Amino acid sequence: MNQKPKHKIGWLWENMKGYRVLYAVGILGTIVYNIMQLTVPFISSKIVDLFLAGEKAAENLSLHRDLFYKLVAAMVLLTFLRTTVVYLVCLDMEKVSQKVLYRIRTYLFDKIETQDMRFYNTFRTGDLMTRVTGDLDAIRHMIAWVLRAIIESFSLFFATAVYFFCMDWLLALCVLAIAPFIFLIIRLFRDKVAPRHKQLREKHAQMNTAAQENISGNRVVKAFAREEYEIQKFDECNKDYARMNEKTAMTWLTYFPYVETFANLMPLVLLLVGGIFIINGRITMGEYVAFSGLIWAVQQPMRMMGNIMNEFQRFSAASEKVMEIYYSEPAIVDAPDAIDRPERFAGRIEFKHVSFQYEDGNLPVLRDVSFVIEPGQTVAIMGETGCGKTSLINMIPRFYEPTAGEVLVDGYNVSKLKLRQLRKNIGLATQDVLLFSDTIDGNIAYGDSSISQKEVEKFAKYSAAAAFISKMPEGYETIVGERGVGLSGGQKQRISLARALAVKPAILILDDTTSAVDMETEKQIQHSLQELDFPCTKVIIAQRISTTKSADKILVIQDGRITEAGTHDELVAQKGYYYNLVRLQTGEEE
Ligand code: DUT
Ligand code: MG
Repeated sequence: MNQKPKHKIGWLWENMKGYRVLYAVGILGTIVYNIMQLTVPFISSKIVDLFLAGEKAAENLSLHRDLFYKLVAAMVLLTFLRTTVVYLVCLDMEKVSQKVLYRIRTYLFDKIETQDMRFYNTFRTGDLMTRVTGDLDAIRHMIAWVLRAIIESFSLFFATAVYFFCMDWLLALCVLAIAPFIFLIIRLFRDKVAPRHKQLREKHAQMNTAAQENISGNRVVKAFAREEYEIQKFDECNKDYARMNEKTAMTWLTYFPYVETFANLMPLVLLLVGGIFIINGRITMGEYVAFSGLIWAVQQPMRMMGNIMNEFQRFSAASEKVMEIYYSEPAIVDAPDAIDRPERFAGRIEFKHVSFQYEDGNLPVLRDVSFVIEPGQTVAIMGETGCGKTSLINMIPRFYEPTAGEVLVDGYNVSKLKLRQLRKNIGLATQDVLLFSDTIDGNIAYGDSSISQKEVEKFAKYSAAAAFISKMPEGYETIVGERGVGLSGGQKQRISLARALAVKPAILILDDTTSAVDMETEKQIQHSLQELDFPCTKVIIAQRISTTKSADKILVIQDGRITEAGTHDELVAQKGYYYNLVRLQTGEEE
């Protein structure tokens, strides 16, 4: 797919597709207006030589007064023209930078959206947020300002150098002999500041992560009255970042005096050598004026270089992070020979000798798990906490892939099905419920926004949510906040169940979805799940016997293996884990 370019600038150029001409025009404009800068001193040197300082100055002024006016007018006109070009160049580059920024951001968000679980386990939200905000801004700044400043500095410097050489090569050489020393200092500065920008960027991400985790975890913070502690912790991050910022800024200050000293030597050399040359008659007074009028044009780029280098390194550190996401590929994608199955799935699930282990885990979570669920069946999965129930069901929509063995849906290995088609057929209510900041209606219809209000209400009824929704101030139009603030745990679970049902899935997976719901409500839900008006295979993870009792099959997982499988009655007769659970929950155990 995307070939990784070797260099960041190459990558930037890659992303400028469509705007490259516009950008090149901007660069050309930059060169033009810098050369135009030199015309004013050129004309003024002519004015000095002809009308002010030359031997025939007075004579010229009376004879060629119109030329004098013309030269002055040309100076004014060129200044005006130059300002216009600068304005247009800024406009052009700003436009390109915004377009490219938009493009990269869209691409990056797409990338992040289509990543697999492993990606989300690896990158922290705050860090990702930094990449799509601060880091991208450094890239925009690179396009809009840094590159232009580089071109500006170089073109100004070289154009002036050429002009100097044309006037008098020896004087030019004397003045410009200082430049290599400055270049050397800038190089040393770069070596020092580059790692600092990397660290600075890291500190920025750390601070953002701290802020983000604190804001989303504010209820835990409050519950444990740890505000002081968290404020202090954030303050540390903030201090760290500020310190690093200061340190990075200070780096330039160490090198700045040397650059400044060398840069200031230039006019000194000019005064000394130029003075001697005038006395010798090697250069005219006008030429000297042109030299001294332009000396800033070689000094300025030197002075700018520190700033440019700083910004360039900021870009460098940021683009590294952005490119990491830009070129990351999810491991779980459609197989090239994926089977096209646009029709509704039957909903048969089979696990064949499935073993599973997390990449960062050191123990296998599941070992040699095999079972079959026929279309329309209800299967309950039980086992103590941490035994691997969630891990098991996560392999059905292919969130994770088994380390060994096969997971089949409708007889096809899930890795051979198109992810979209597979997942469209699965309705999943996850263990941690997350509702979007949207209306209840919007949340329920999340998976299929085409369903009617009536249907939304029907699914709310199925999940025993209709009653409490109708009591809410604006009913289905009530906005539930981020993470569904304002709803109880059980209420959120029921909306999440309605959301899973609303896609009328061929396979419904409920991960402990009724754990926070009272027994009576749960019974209602159980009942309606049996009465669904579409065919559906149900995989239900639950802890309560009341939930699992009526299942066609109950699977008990212990130590990563299925140790018991069968109906309620069969398992009770086996007198194993399930039997003990029954006794525990019905209070039969002494
Ligand atoms: N685990 C990981 N990485 C993860 C998720 C889980 O290493 O990203 C481990 C923790 C646990 C095992 O895998 O030891 C199984 O976790 P799972 O979430 O599948 O357990 P569960 O049966 O769903 O537990 P619970 O009933 O608490 O939901
Ligand atoms: Mg779980």
